[in-house]
Amino acid sequence: MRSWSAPKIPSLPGAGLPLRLYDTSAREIRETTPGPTALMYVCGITPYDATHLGHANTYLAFDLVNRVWRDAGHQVRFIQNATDVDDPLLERAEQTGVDWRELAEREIELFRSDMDALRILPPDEYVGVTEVVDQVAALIGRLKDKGATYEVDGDVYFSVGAAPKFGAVSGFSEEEMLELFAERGGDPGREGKRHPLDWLLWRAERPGEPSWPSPFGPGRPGWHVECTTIALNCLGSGFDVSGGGSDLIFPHHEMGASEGHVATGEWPFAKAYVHAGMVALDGEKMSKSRGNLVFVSKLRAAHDPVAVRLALLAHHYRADWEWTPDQIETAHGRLARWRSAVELPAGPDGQALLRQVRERMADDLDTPGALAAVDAWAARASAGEGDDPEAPALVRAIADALLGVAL
Ligand code: 5CA
Ligand code: ZN
Repeated sequence: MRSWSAPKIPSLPGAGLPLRLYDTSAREIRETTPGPTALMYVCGITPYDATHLGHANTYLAFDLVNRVWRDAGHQVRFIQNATDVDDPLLERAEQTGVDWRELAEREIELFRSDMDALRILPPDEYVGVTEVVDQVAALIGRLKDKGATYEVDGDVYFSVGAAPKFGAVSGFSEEEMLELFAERGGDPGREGKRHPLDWLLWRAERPGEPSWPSPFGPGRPGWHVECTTIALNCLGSGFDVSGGGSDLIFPHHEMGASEGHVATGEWPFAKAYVHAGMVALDGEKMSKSRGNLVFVSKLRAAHDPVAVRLALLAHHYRADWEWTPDQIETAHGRLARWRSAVELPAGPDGQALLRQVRERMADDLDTPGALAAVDAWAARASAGEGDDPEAPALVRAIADALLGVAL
């Protein structure tokens, strides 16, 4: 599918530091060790409603990963999917009397313009699941050849017993897994399954539902195997970062990792699993199914999108936090202070600020720390401190390249 347009990134003097990130599967902060080209897969939207601030927060986190890697001298190959056929999308289409393809297309287009407005770097390949159904079926065929699958009434399941590394990504107990599996699209209680945690790879055609031909009969892909297929085919196993929000730790990334492992015999599927925290509204996780949403499109119609981005950057990407309207006002204040400071003829040492921001960002994307460093520079510049005539232009470039904030 079409991606969206890439903002130009100014280059900064010298090179940035190696990026350290909290890896869910290692349960600690580790240095990322990409080759000349860093490889990243980020789970995309299920396009049945508009982009909300929770989505934006997640995509912003991986945009920062992208920027910090580039600043450290890497090229970045970044892949994202869109789950453009799945139960919730089909249900919403049915309820609203819209064709499911039209609904997906419309919401994906809105997502593109939201990402563009927030200056999120676009993926090199933006892949709709409906574009790669054959590839998904081929991967399921590989899993079948390994003896890892079985059928229940024509639906194809992955047998958890065939996955020796199952549990390694999340580290969750079986009890926790069962609870989350039931909450997040799984079917632990289905009769005929060999184990409650076995998961669907291929859903046989149901009346009125879209379907594609496959060696297992007409049907459509299960959720996890879509991302495994796209990541494997675009990046190969052992890519640097698999990303998404923390609601994807289990079952999605756990099950995807096992699919990749069993299909290829290689482990790890991704070198690091990185997860952004959940954004809440009125005490509950923002989610399309709950309907407690703040849409990016609404917010950016009323506010400079740069302020929206700054409001998100004020939180550490791993934190769970709650949106309140005062946060956009705080962001406007900060943006105004930064903008007036970079208009000055001189300010405090810009190179020192560059070192600080690079250091904060390389340390598990410490955006609150990076913002505090720019705040301090702007406050001193506005108080007439510092005589570095190159600092204002450099600070403008730092904010743009590393934080994606256009001053
Ligand atoms: N299509 C799948 C991934 S393959 C999916 O989870 N789609 S989604 O539309 O539900 O979510 C898209 C991304 O936003 C995922 O990475 C998800 O983890 C993240 N996300 C969803 N809700 C929130 C939230 N309230 N806060 C932060 N991130 C969220
Ligand atoms: Zn995914």
